[in-house]
Amino acid sequence: MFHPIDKILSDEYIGKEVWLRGWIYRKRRVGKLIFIVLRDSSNIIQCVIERNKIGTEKFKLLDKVGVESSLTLKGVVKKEERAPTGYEIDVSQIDIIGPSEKFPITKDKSDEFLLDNRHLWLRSREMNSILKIRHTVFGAIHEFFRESGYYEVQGPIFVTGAVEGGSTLFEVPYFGRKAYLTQSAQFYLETFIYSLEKVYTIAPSFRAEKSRTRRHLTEYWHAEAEVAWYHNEDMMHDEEELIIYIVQKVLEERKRELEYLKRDIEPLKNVEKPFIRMKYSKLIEFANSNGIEIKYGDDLGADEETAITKLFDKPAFITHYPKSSKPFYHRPDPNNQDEVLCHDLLAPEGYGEIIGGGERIYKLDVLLQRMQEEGLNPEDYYWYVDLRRYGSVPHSGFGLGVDRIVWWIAGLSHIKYAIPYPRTIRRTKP
Ligand code: NSS
Repeated sequence: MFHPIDKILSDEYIGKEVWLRGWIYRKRRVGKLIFIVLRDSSNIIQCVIERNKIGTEKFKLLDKVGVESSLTLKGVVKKEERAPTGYEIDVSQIDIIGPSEKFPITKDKSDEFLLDNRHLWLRSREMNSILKIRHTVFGAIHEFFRESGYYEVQGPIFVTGAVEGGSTLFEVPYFGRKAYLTQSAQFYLETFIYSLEKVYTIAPSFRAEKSRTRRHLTEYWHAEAEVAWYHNEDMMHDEEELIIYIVQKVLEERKRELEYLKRDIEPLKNVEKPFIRMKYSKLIEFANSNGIEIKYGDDLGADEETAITKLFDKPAFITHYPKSSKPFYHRPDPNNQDEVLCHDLLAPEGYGEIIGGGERIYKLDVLLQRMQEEGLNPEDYYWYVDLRRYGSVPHSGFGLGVDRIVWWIAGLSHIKYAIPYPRTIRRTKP
């Protein structure tokens, strides 16, 4: 019986009577008329309420209630060039379902205020657009993996060891023992490949990131994959297809939302094969020759990442990092033992790293040696080490920061706008 607003914004509906339901987005009274802009999940439409048509009693009530009140109404669709979405409803019946107190969010509220009131700010057209893009991104990831023969699996969230180094582990009390919140499902995904060969998961990861940047959350959504028999190049091939698939899906399904966010879509249209491929050593030269100071062996800091990727017009795979700059599990390059067969994928336009991945050490002795070099106790990782004892195979995998890809595709200034309830050093509410 009720129509989504978006559906009736069409000449087909002119002169037709429709029922709508939603929330008051804007309201203004002009004498015996009240103009309401009504919003629902799909769009907004102007509605005109005449005192004579709905009765004095209701008119007074409507005049009093605040924006964000919920209501249902019936009326006839008219074309109206001056209305925000080109059509208007001439209302004949209206019922207030949930009146709203004075809504705390008004124009020109500070960023901090909007973050404290995210539970209400989610209703804004800006967040509505971001959430829809996010929905499309998550859907596209699932579709891509499932259509490419990957099985979806789930790892645990409470774990007992680090994947990406101890410094960003969140420790939690666990019945008198210590546990941590997972940084990455990678090691568990590696166990699944001996059963399913190609696997993926989308789950939260946690990092006690002390750095305050535009790209770090303490809790983020991580899409990870692991594939038996894949080498570094094979993995990059699938990632390239995945990223193109996601970007295309958003361009197809979310044109209007990108437009609302004023995202320039030209750079997104350029996300095509082949992506840039550059060894880490070349990247250092490239950065230095462009006046960006960074030494061989250094990790890219947030500022360097921004500066370098502003110079790219496409996503760029950076491969062959120095062994010393990456966690122990990366497979050293047989042609140069000081480098590992890994890759990061950097998004252009200053966004930076969205994927980290690579080939894993699959030989037992090599793994044990690397763990010893890094001062790790193999007993803490006994099950991970075990995988190298029973029919080990070359394999590769990667992790994609889903909030980061939403941040980039939607063209947002900070990652905290890409996730409904951001968790950062300073924020754990609402
Ligand atoms: O640390 S990563 O680079 N790599 C891993 O965790 C691997 N164990 C993944 C794997 O091979 N299965 O993180 C992967 C991605 C990274 O490129 C970012 O896009 C994202 O995860 N990431 C983050 N997003 C938001 N906030 C924070 N703090 C964050 N850290 C990583």
